[in-house]
Amino acid sequence: MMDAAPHRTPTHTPSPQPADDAPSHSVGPTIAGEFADATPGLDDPDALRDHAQRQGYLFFPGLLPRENVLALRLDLLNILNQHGLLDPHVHAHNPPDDNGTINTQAVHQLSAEQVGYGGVGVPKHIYQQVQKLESFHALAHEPNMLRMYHTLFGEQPFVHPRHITRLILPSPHIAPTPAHQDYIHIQGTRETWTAWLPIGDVPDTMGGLAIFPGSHQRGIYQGRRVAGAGEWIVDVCDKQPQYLTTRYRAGDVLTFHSLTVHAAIPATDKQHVRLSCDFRYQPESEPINDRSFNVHGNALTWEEVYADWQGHDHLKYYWQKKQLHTTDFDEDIRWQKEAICDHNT
Ligand SMILES: O=C(O)CCC(=O)C(=O)O
Repeated sequence: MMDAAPHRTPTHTPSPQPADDAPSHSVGPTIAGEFADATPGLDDPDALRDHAQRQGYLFFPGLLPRENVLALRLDLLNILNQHGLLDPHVHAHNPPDDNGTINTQAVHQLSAEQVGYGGVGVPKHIYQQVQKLESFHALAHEPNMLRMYHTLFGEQPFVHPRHITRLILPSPHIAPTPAHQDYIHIQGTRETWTAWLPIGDVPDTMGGLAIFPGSHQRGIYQGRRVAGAGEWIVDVCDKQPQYLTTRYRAGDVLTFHSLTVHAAIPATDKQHVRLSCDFRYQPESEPINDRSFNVHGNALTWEEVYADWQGHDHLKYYWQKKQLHTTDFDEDIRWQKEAICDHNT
């Protein structure tokens, strides 16, 4: 039932032509259709888990209160504006409706190293300000999100503290997110799920995330290091893998298994910043890698993150009060190919 229920007009994303010197993955994934709407599964846990197990992803349009997502968006835009990266006229006239129009000259002055920092799209000093936002950390604990993962896992979900925001500026130095699996970076249990949230509306032109459904079932694919968020590209064996995506709106939640292959659609819009968050969740009884307790990219200490918070005391160091089974990080996991492609067949 869920497989056959597209929720919006099918997306036919044109594949942009790569520049001569662009990395090969800048062509982007081939889009075959729209995500199924998983919302009915919230009242039918067996159907929800069945879809999750077969497809490796779930998509919930409007799961989160749009106003909470837009409040974070405004905090992020204010930071970018402080650093002169937004068009000052658009931002000053009506900040809440700011569509993220960039100051092209300022963005183009950022070096490859600055926009390449941690795959987040902005230099470290800007990302440190982002990591300090209370609205950002609180969004990962939204009740609708926790209820959804409780239904999916059939037990108490654990929210990884290491949250990511990406502020993908249309800089010529930013490569689109290549096709990769999150597991090599997260480790711990394979039953960790990423939540990808557009922080604002993300039409096709702004380069949303696309999923290769069912790709989590073959284990760890062979891959190699490349530029872009995830910093890794996998060979999924299929000649032309068929991806799904949608025209995202603020409040939507896409979630996917740690082995599900995903990639960003290359953005054709060169005027606006694309804002998104990556949060991770797992069943609380499963093992967790201890790096997941760090601030993302070790950009700050937790004390620095919490320094200006006005509330949310229950979200500070919450993982330290739990009995969790931790594992060490294994640098070699990325080389443990379980899906070996035979391209001669
Ligand atoms: O937002 C993106 O483009 C990348 C997100 C991603 O790949 C991830 O969450 O693992």
